[in-house]
Amino acid sequence: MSATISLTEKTTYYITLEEKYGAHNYHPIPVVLNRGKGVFVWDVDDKRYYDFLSGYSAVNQGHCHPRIINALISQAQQLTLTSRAFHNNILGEFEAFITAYFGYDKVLPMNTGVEAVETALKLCRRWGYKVKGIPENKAKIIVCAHNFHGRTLSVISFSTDTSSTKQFGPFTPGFEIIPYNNLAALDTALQDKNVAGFLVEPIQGEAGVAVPDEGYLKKAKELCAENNVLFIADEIQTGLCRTGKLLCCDHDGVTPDILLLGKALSGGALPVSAVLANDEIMLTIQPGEHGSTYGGNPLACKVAIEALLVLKEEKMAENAEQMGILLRTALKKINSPHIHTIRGKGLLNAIVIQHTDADAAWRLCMELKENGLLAKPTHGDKIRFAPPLVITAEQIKECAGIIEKSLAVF
Ligand code: IF1
Repeated sequence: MSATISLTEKTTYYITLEEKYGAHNYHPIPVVLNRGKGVFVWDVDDKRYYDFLSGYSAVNQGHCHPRIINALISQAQQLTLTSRAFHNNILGEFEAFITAYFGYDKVLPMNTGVEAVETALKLCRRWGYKVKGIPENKAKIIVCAHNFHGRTLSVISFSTDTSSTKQFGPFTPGFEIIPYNNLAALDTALQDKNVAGFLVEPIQGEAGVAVPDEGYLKKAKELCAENNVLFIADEIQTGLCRTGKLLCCDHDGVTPDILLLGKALSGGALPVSAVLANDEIMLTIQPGEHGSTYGGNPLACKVAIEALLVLKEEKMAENAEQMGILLRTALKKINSPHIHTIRGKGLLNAIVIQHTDADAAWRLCMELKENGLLAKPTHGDKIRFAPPLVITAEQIKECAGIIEKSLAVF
C-alpha cells in the first residue's frame, strides 16, 4: 500500500488477532490503543497520541471523563437494566432532565445513533398518517445526497454512497434524495402533498465536513413549516457542543421538530441515543409499537445525565468555538500546497488534501501517527480534525505544529 511503516511486535500481535477472527468491515489506522484520558490516548507500547477523531465525536467530553465514569460505576453497582416491561427509578429523572435541557415535551431513548434515525423515520411516517392525513403507505421523507445516517437497511436505502449500498438491496422505498444545501430543490420536493418529513445533517460529517451556507437550515425549516412537513435534524455527530454551540442548529436559530442525539450523549461510555419531539408527534406512537431492550436503561440514563451536565458546566461549547477558530487559523498559516481546503465549525473540521498520489491523505495520517496525533482519512482525500472539546490553546498550537511537521512527508 503506502510508505513502509514498521509496527512493533505488540501492535502486530493485536492487529493479526483482529484480522484473523474479526469481520473485515473496517480498515483502521494501524495503532492499538489501551488507555485514554482527556485529549490523549496511549497505545500498547505506551506511546501517547492526541486523539483528533474523538470516537467520531462520541468522546466530546474527553476520554474517561471522571464524572461520567463515576456515574457509570455507581449506577452499575445499583441497577443496570430492567427492560421497559417494568419501571425504574432513573428513567423518569432522565426524561425530565433531557427534555428541560433541550426544550421538548418528550423524549424516546434508544441506544445507537442509527436506532434514533430509524425511530425518527417511524415517528415521522406515523405523524404523516395520523396527523397530516397522508393516505396509508404513501408517506415520503426527503433526504440529502451524500448523507450519512447509519448502517441499517432502511437507512442505507437512501444513501448515495455505493460502498454503503452495493449488493445490499432490495431497499426500503419512500425516500426522495435531493442535493444538500439547495433550497430550490427542497422547495420543489416539498410540493408533493405526501411528504411527511425532511431529514438533514446540519453539517455533513461523512461527506468530509460539508458546511452548508449560512441561513440554509433556517430557510429549510421555514419551507418545511409552510408545507406542514417535519424538519428532522440528525445532530448525532454535530450536536452536544461539537460545533461551538449546544446544537449545530443553534447557529441558525432553528428548533427542529424532531431532534436526534447519540454519540457524546454518553461521552463514549456506552451507546445512548435519544429522539426528542413535542407531544403532537411523540404521542402518535402507542405501547407496543416501538422500543428496544436496552433503550432507557438506568445505567445509560445516569451516564447521559452526567454527560450533559459536564458539557454545560465545563463550558464545552464555548471552548469548542474558541479552539476551533484557533485551529483553523493555525492550519491556514501552514501554507502548504497540499492543503487544498480547510473548513469546519467549532471543533468539527476537515482538510482536503491535494496531491497526485491518491493515497496521500492516508500517508499523511500515518505520518501524523508517527508524530503523536491520530486522525482518519475519509473519502480518499479528506482528513477530519475533531479533538475532544477539552483541548487547550497550548495543545492546539502543539497539534498544528505536528500537522505542519508531518506535511514534510510529501
Ligand atoms: C462507523 C462517518 C462519522 C452519524 C450521523 C447517524 C450515525 C452517524 C450523522 C449513526 C454515525 C459514524 C459511524 C461510524 C463512522 C461515523 C462517521 F464517518 F461514517 F460518517 F462520525 F463521521 N447519524 N457516524 O455520523 O450512528 O449507529 O453509528 O451510533 O464506523 O460506521 P451509530
